[in-house]
Amino acid sequence: MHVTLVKPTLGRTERDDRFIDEARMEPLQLGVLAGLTPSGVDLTLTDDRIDEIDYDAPTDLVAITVETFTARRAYEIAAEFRARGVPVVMGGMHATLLPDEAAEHADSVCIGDAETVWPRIVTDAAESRLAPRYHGAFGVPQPGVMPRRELYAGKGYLPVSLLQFGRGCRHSCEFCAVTEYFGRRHYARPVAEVIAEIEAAGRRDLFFVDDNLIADPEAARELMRALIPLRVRWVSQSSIDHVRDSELLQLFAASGCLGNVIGFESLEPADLRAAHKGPNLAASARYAIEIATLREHHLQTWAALTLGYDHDTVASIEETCEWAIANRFTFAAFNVLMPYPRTPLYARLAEEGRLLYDGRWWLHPEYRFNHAAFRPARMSADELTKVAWACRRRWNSPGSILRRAFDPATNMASLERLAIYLAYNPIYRRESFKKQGMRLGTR
Ligand code: B12
Ligand code: SF4
Repeated sequence: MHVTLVKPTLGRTERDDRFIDEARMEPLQLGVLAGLTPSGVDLTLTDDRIDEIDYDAPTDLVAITVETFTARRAYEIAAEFRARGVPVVMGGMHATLLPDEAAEHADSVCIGDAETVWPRIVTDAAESRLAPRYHGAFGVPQPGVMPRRELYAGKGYLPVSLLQFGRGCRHSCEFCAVTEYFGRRHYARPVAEVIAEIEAAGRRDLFFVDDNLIADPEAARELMRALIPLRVRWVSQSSIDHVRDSELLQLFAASGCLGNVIGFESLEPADLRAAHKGPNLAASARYAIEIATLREHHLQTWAALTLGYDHDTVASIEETCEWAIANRFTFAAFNVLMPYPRTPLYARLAEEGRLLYDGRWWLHPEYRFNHAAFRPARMSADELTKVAWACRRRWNSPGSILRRAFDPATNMASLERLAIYLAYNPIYRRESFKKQGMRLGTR
């Protein structure tokens, strides 16, 4: 029995037939699927962001992980394998949220987490009796299972190990797919398993890809206390309320945290209220106190900003960009607000008749990466696309990179931090420029 695990790329650029992602990170879900695979099964990990897919290589089952942005490419890949008689199973965020759509392109769809069903899927495929649907229980990540990281060798991933402490989040932001997937539940792994995984991975630089690392603050504290003796450097994603918990903040700094992705989203309280962005509602004006506190602890910040809420104008978005540069964040993402399927935002915009691209932008041949897919309230979709792109260009300009570097509290707090800042900012700059306006899928 041979199984091929596939991570699709986003699509194609003006220059290249297939987007090769220079800033690619290890595909943790495929490492986990490999770890869950019964022994005696041969595995190939094919990452379409770097590998040329060999559709003719003999294999008995192809397993594709699907996000909304990679759905179009995932369906193209599936069609090639199925045309050669190879069964395809799909899973992941998008396949779980829209199983009927995925089922049009696959022999089988896994809804939910793989942990409880993947061994059965492989056995059923080996016995040629793959069911059309499998329902995986949502729960604690990979109990007793290590991701098979040796499969990542030679693929040129960034030298950072991805791992998960917990999954899910207790908040319910209007635009977020995670709440739809996990239903406001949070599941954390036993700390001892996480520590054993870190020791086995043998790397000092870690990215906890939790949806919200502090969703359960007590569990997060326990994790961080256990990280202190390991002397690792790590980053994660945390909602802004962690900044108001001084014990938690001290543990972040003491356990080697360089910083967090923080969803600031917007500077306009009315938009935060409309988006049900709970953790941000108690924040100070323009997050001034929270940012000062993060700086006191020398934490670097990756600011996630979402552009196109109902109070946004071209001018307010430009001002948000200036605010981010003035705060000298380490990284920032200027994301256009996206109606992801099955989110409350999607339902609201559909009801208000504001969705573009027939409501299924992820499959629409005219849709382009980073373009607005709905009609904003106070500008046109085209204006939103253009101002978001202007923010990305401004943020990634050499002047902005230099200006942000000069911050003794964060990016210059140590040589090591400055080295990371200077190594990654140019990579993200190049990748942002390449991805802008890319076609989803390759045809
Ligand atoms: C880490 C991460 C990233 C990393 C990428 C890491 C990498 N390896 O390349 C970075 C920061 C680069 C990133 C970028 C983006 N991301 Co991202 N990311 C995540 C995050 C936080 C964790 C993903 C992960 O590794 N989870 C750990 C694994 C083990 O869990 P899993 O993927 O859920 O897989 C489990 C199950 O789903 C299932 N499963 C998954 N695949 C398959 C396949 C089969 C066959 C089977 C049987 C089961 C199965 O089994 C697994 C184990 O239980 C998720 C949030 C989330 N909860 O998914 C967002 C998330 C996937 N990202 C999201 C987005 C929007 C993006 C961006 C588009 C943002 C942007 N505007 O640029 C980009 C582009 C992504 C791309 N494809 O290029 C959205 C996607 C929404 C959607 N509807 O698809 C998510 C869900 C975040 C959110 N809050 O909504 N991301
Ligand atoms: S806090 Fe973050 S992970 Fe939680 S629901 Fe909101 S956007 Fe999603």
